[in-house]
Amino acid sequence: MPHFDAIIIGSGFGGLYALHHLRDMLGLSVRVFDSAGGVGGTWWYNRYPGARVDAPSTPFYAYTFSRELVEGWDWPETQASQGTVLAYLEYVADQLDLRKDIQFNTRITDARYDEAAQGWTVETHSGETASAQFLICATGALFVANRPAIPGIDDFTGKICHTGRWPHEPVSFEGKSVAVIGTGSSGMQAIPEIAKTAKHLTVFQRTPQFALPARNRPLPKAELDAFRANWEDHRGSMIHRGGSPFPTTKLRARDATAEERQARYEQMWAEGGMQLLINSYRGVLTKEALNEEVSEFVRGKIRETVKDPETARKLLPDYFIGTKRMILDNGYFETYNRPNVSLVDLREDPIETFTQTGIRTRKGDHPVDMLVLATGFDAVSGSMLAINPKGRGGVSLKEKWADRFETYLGTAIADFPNLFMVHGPGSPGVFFTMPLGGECTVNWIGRCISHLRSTRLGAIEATPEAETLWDEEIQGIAAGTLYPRTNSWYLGANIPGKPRQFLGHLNGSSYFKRLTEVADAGFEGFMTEPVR
Ligand code: NA7
Repeated sequence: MPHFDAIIIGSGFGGLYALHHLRDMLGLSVRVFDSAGGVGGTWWYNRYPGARVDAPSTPFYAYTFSRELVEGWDWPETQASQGTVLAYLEYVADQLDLRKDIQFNTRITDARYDEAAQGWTVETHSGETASAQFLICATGALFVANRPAIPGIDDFTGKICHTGRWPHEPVSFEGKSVAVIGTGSSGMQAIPEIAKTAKHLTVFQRTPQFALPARNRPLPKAELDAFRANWEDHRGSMIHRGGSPFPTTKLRARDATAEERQARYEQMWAEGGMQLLINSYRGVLTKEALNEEVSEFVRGKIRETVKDPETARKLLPDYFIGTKRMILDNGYFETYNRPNVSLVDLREDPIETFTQTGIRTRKGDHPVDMLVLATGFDAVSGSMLAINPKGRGGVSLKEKWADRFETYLGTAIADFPNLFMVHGPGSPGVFFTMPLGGECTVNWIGRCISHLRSTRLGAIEATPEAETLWDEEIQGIAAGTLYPRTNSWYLGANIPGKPRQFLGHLNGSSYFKRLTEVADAGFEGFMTEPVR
């Protein structure tokens, strides 16, 4: 059985950087396993039409650790497409010569901690095994596709595609009656593209969602070069400002009149991206009355855009804006003005069953040739539970996380020594710019490994007390906001039976400061063992 210093699961943003850092900066022997056929992680799988980074991204949704990589890649648009991000990650893999240490098309089906050996043994779907002292799970926050158990779905004879597992061969909607279930980021991105060629598109909506205009545009070279010239400053600002390089507003809504506030919302709307949410006034995600005013402003935009008042009514969201993932829109609401698009509100007209040739709702039959499931993911915890590692005493992660996703710092788990997660439950994950968050987390994991090696320690593991305090801290931060008042995948609410618990640290900047403090204090909250 081959043995390595570290095994990494996943070759998306987090895994690729972990391979580079541990192999090239720390000199460890490393093997990466990935079930995909190439690098890219979520960007390898999510290749549905219209897929883009769901934040005003470039040049910030990218690695920041290497000036050569920053200089060497020209981002063509402000909101990068899936194809561009995937090409970028392939470029990074080439530049850093990463592929030679990645075993693709290899799914890890089991991972067991060996207490005597102070290390992990993994098993692949084909029965191969490999061992390592450290197991780094860069398995992705949005990996395990949520396929709802809708009655009769297996009887449906048409093609079914999940946005999170999109086929690699071209998918044509030409002349077809297409159904889309789900109107989160993936659905909202795919729907305008599918509508362009489908004979008819029926959208089945459970929860109407807010979206802000993406205002995607070509990124002029001069603008990109200006960012590059100040790259280190931008990186520092991003770490200290919650993942964005730009300061957020200090304006208070109470200092403005109602007319002034509306004018400011219009200005932020015109600027696009997340501006309305983060830069109109302070506290949109914490103050109920302010949030309701901003929410109503956006509802007004939906009413203005969608010509049929009945369709517009069904599309009006009724939760606090921003408390489900904020979606950036590239023509979603306008799509409902097309004659070939119709909307079914599942709250008024629920699905009763699939038939062989369509979907039967309470009010009638909808003929369907092809079904697109844009129904999201078992987010954050799902990819770890799919591997279901067995820690000390053979206890499985499924047992450990049966009622609560307990972690320390979102990266370590009590009873699972020498295992580290990138973007695990309790980390900033999707609430921070993920490539940079991944870099900072991996750097910390590298520091931890170096600490063990230099002090001749064989194993490190979070204490249960540290986990309990961490959970309290995460939930406390979330409780100070409006997030917990909305059913969302941030709380596991999209998966039937999933424990309800806020899954992310909402203040990435203080989190990364905290990681440094924990390390500076000799890895506070951890227990260690000498090399056996
Ligand atoms: P999301 O954001 O979880 O959206 C999934 C959508 O599917 C959402 O509208 C759900 O409605 C809907 N859904 C889920 N299950 C069902 C069932 N059983 N019936 C009807 N509708 C259902 O996933 P995305 O892939 O769009 O985006 C995930 C993240 O990827 C995104 O936030 C970005 O960070 C990138 P619900 O709102 O739960 O009522």
